[in-house]
Amino acid sequence: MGFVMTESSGPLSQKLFSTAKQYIPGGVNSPVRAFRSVGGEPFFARRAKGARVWDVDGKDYIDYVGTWGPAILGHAPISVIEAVHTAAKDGVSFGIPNPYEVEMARLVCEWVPSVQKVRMCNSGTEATMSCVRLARGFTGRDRIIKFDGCYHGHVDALLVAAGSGALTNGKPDSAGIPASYAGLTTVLPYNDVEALERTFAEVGHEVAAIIVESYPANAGLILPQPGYLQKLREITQKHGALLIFDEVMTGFRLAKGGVQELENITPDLTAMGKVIGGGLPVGAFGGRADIMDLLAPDGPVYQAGTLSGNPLAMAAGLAQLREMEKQNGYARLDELGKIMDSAVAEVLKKTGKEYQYYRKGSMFCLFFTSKQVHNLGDAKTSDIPAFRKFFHSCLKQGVYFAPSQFETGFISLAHSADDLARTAEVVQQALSEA
Ligand code: HOZ
Repeated sequence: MGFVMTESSGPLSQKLFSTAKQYIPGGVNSPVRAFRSVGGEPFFARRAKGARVWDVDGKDYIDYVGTWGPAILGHAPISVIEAVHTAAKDGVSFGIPNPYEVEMARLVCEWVPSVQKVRMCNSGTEATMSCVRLARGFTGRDRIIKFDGCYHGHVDALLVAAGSGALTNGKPDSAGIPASYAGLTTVLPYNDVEALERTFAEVGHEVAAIIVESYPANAGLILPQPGYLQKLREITQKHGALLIFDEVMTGFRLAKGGVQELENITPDLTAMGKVIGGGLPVGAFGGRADIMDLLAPDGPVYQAGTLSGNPLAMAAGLAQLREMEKQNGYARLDELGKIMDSAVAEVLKKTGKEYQYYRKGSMFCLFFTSKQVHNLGDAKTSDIPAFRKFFHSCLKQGVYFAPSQFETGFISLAHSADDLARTAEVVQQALSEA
């Protein structure tokens, strides 16, 4: 039996959400899922397979959120399922060194040459938090430079002018962070070389590190201007600061070696996550051995994690990364991306309106603005009410994009040319309504 969709969910989702809100803040375990930016109520997922997600009311969606990036093969790929099943039969957690961890560390160091040593953790937040602590421990300095709209997880030091959910919910600076703490974080506009040079001229001697999303994707997808990433590398080297690449989203997603491979940049530290866990909770951070060796138990910088290197998570991540290599996945994702490019160009031409569409590999974003987007200020010129209408029209038609203008879409190897063609039809209809 069909049901009358509210703005965004069916009766069982609504019932679940009503119950969830009694026990979980906002009814969600992570804010963007609450649909606050787009209105309506979230649907609840029953299952996901390939390029599709089914909600508890039986409706299916072509999914471009991909659990926010990890599902690069698509959902529930058989290679990952079988690897987890095999590992689980021998135990789900040891808290003891295990062979999976060694294999994962070896693979990461092989795929990402700047990573001479790596430590596993359980989220991107832990990875960036640990990079910041390491940078401060290694340099003996306190100041961190980040860029407005960049989101590096909910780390106290980095929840300043943050992107993703903080930006979506209009509170880029979280409550609960001491001013003395936030005061050690300098926020600069992304792609602004003058601001960078001026800041380093003033406080360069205080700067422990720059942390940057290699391609900012938590304010929508914002790409570096030519030479900008090289400038970050040069100015940090000149002033004895470290360069931390936050590749939690882009790592193992855009190339085996992430953005640093594509842009030929060698950061000092790299934060990783999402794809590396095959959908299970995994973060990782790594880089120069002389920096990483400061970590306990060898060095004075403490970092730990009960579930770090969990055998199931390692097995899932290894299976996913090996499958990507086996399928020549990065080349195939770029082919799918090119199909999307031409479909989008065709659709946007018909609207007669101006949008900004950006894509890199399997990551893409459509900004509802006529202004080219090079930084957060540009992104914030987007027409949010129009995006909101677009989002719900797509959802009703069975296509699920991120419930925020300030997020990025993901294509997986499970998306077919037919899925992309269907999506183009849906987008065309949705834009006509927006
Ligand atoms: N950091 C996630 C997207 N970039 C948000 C996930 C969520 O709130 O569910």
